[in-house]
Amino acid sequence: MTAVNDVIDLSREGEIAVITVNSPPVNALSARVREGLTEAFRKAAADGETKAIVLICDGKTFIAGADITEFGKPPVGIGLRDLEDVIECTPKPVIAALHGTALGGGLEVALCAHYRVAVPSTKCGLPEVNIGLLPGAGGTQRLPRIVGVEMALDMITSGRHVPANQCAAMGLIDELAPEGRLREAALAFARKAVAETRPLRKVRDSNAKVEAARGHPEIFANFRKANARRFRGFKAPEACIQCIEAAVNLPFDEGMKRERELFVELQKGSQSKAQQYAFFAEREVWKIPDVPVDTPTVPVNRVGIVGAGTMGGGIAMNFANAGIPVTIVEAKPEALERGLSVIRRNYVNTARKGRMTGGDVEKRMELLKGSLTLDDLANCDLIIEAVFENMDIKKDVFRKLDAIVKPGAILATNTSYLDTNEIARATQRPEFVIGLHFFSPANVMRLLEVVRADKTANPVIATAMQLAKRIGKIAVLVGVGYGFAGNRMLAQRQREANRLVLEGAMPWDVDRVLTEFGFPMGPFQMSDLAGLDLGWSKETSKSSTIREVLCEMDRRGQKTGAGFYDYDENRTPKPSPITAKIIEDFRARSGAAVRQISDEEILERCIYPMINEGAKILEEGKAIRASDIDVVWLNGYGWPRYRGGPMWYGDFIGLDKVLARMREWQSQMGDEFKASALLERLAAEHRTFGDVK
Ligand code: T1G
Repeated sequence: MTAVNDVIDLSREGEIAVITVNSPPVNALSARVREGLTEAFRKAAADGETKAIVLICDGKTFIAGADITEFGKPPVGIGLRDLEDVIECTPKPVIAALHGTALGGGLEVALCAHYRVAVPSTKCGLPEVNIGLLPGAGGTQRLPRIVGVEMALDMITSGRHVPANQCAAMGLIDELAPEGRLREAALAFARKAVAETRPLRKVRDSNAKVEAARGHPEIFANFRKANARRFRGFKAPEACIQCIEAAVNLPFDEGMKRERELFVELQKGSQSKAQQYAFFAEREVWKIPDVPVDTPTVPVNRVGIVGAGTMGGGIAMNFANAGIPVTIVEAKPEALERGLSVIRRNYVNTARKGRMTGGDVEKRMELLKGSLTLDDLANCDLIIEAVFENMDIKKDVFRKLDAIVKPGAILATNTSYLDTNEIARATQRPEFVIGLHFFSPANVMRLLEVVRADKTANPVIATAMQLAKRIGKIAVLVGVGYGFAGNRMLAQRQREANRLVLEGAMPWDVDRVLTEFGFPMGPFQMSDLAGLDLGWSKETSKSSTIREVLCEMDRRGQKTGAGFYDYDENRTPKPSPITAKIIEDFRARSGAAVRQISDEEILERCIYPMINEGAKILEEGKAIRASDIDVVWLNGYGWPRYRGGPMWYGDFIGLDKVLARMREWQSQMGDEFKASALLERLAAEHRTFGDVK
């Protein structure tokens, strides 16, 4: 074995050369890897003793893509396409041996080999679209030539990882090797290729599948139509589709040129920068400076949930889905029964969509035990309280739990707003009390705000973060404060949305502006969906807000067929003349000066105060880093991924512009718009939130 460089080795087993990549953590195609591979292939091609070449990787995965950390920097060393040409033109059979996740540039390199062998646990994919790009090293031209145009459209615009057996069925992988014996199988395949003088099969020369799609533009038109909603606002999916159209309509080399043009266009745009930022932000979020990675954790093998309502039931499903037994406690039998049947119904619906089997439903339900007494939680390792959002009720539950559950058990509250320190003080074990703020529907939303109270011990924090990963959540550690991070910023947007309606905008204007910005829906449609009567009571309602008037008229949202909007039988929202009249009467009574409000002002008034609040959260130490706040908004509130997150967007717009608008509004409308000290400082120093470490 000779080291070609620090990340590439070249050895020979008989007449087969073996080129090994060893560049943790994911063997990304850094300049060193590209350089070493080029050298290794040149040496192996020139070695008369070598009859075939195996390309294999050490570590957990075959090459998982280009090195994203190199993006945006001046190119160094040999380009990826040049390396691919060296591989594809090697005058001896090249066999790529795949394991782990062969993704992006990694799969594109494998497509330049003449053959591909993989173990069954391998997954292959071209996920560039998820970071606002497209497969820029020939993936859009080679993949359709193997798997066909429709499958290539699906794989490249979804970025999904395809299991090896499906790849083999599509001809993307030539042979499945026994698990754990990849090297041996790849060597045997290479020897056979030599013995049988198998051709140097180049994917670029295989045109049947792309030619079959030529003259059928409807394939692309139908695909665009079927996915319009999913792609809305994103530039990369459309660019991917155009590349695949080029693969169908142009000769290979011209298709490669078209791919390059579209790749460069995306790379220059802000969307790919925002999405790459999001990619790294979601990996940074797990790093807690004062909770070292080797902090001991509490084993969690049994979970208790107090409350079987919407939240309690959804939370329970997360643990059952991860195979963790759950005891779910309610005070009344009918509430418990209702809670368990809602869970079962959710699973049955999922099974009906083919995403799980009937057997899976039963297995999950067997993990869920109902109970009417807190005593049944005595042996749980973690108990999550999900009762009514009332401090006295929560403190009473914690007091009781503290006396029942075993020493060392963790007590967590799912509160969305309340003071976790006050809840912790109701127990004798404040160091074992933490907040686990799930987002509704709790079994669907990826975000989990982990709320660190003053006395929460490090092992409890480490356990919560580890458990979040185990149940498929993305956890953000936040400090105690009304609404923590997400809801605290949402309150800013909600206040401004309501105020804009009194000043002259209609709810549907505000919703349109925010959905055009990229949110899945605007605040008023959201309110109608959630129900306008959340927290409303008939007894105390006195027509003091538009929302109260709507509720008093029984216009409580989608569920009553009318709220801010009128809804038809398909629940399609329509601007309501009734609501418009209520708003006009309100404006008249309040005497507010009504004016035409531009879309730009609507957007800035809704977003900039959120950015300012995020700055306050940062300077109060209630979030570790600005990108954590963005992870909250990307995963809990539908912030458009191609705009990075509120803090990234503030940097993108320019904090000096945000500050200027906040100051202008403060002088016109009062101190709710007072800029945070951090925003003022960064703007004055021409720095960004990204600079704050
Ligand atoms: N480049 C650089 N670093 C990467 C990386 C990459 N492509 N992928 C992962 N990392 C780092 C990551 O930041 C983390 O670092 C560590 O590896 C472990 O990652 C020309 C242009 C492979 C499925 O988009 O999907 O090829 O935090 O925590 O959960 O057409 O990483 O430890 O310091 O995610 O086991 C296309 C992106 C690139 C794949 C592994 N490829 N990666 O998941 O570990 S663009 C991708 C992933 C491209 C070509 C185009 C996942 C994974 P740290 P991790 P994991």
